[in-house]
Amino acid sequence: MSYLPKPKLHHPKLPTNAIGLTRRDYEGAISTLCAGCGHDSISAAIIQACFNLSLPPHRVAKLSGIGCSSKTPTYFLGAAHGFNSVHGRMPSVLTGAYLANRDLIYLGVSGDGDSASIGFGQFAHSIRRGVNMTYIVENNGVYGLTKGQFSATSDKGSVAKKGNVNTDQPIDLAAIAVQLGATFVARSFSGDKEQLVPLIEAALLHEGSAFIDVLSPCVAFNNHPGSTKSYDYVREHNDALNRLDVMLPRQEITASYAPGALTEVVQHDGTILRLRKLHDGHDPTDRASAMHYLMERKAAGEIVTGLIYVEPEAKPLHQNLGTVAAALNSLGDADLCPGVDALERINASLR
Ligand SMILES: Cc1ncc(C[n+]2csc(CCOP(=O)(O)OP(=O)(O)O)c2C)c(N)n1
Ligand code: SF4
Ligand SMILES: [Mg+2]
Repeated sequence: MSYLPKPKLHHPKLPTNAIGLTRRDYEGAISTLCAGCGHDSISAAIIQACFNLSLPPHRVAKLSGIGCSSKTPTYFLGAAHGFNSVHGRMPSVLTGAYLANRDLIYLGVSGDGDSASIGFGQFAHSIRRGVNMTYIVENNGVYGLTKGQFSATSDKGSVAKKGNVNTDQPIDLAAIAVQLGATFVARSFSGDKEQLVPLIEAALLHEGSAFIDVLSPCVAFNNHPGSTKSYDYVREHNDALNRLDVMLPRQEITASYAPGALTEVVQHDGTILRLRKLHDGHDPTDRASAMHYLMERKAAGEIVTGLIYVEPEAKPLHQNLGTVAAALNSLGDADLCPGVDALERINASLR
């Protein structure tokens, strides 16, 4: 059985959000992943972020590839649109759906095997095109579903459960996303809900390609001494850049944070990202220094988490293509066909 439905009953006094929904309304089926899998914590963070933002679940489209990570959309937002695609192909399916219907909120969920190996090209092109999406990689450094082979994000020298050592250089998907021109790049840890939930909220509000690399230990194949994606390793080497609060435009913006410890970034849609800076000097709007900082901390054996880069005035793909404001799938023949005269003019200009 691939999923179990959850009972619909819930306590009548559960808190509701701005559209009258409870947190339970954002849940999906009961997870069949291993108990303690980091991916389940990410699902819980997605549920919390969507509840906090009062997103109507039916306005969300969740898409994934193949892997334990790609199974997780079944476990959140049961009332959203869902498409479980082929291994590594989530980005192109998501791009197609976004081009046809720009009115949905796109959430792509993938794994390190799904995005850093077979789907590496698809990952790269969806990011560089500025597809308006939140792209989450649940990164455990192994192919969990196929029993723990090293993935392309496994660190050189890390040791598998059976003792073999990885000799290949790892791919840092966050660094690649910065280099590819992603307009929002963050990294977090499945075990740090306080950091992860606001990052997902900010990514969902961002208009453009928002990428989040979430380290997510696999308790079955990658949570032992020698692994660099285990709970203990990540906790010990985590270098948190900043803490994030998302202020929706409808809420009053207060100045209750210590001056000097704060960077405010106004996003395209008017939302404000308030960054509590833990490291003086990291400017999340400077792509080159974000790249440099990632490399520098990596050399020191640290994993940078937090909001690494954001371009507040990002232009998503539809804006770059100059498409009409209406969703393409809502247009009829009269809108789509330019007519015989227009066609003749186009043909004449090409002769
Ligand atoms: C075309 C194709 N090749 C290979 C596979 C086998 N396969 C299934 S899942 C997977 C890797 C999954 O790893 P990852 O994306 O990291 O997900 P995880 O299970 O670790 O969450 C592979 C190689 C497949 N399903 N389809
Ligand atoms: S095999 Fe690993 S990634 Fe898959 S469900 Fe189990 S703990 Fe999670
Ligand atoms: Mg994996």
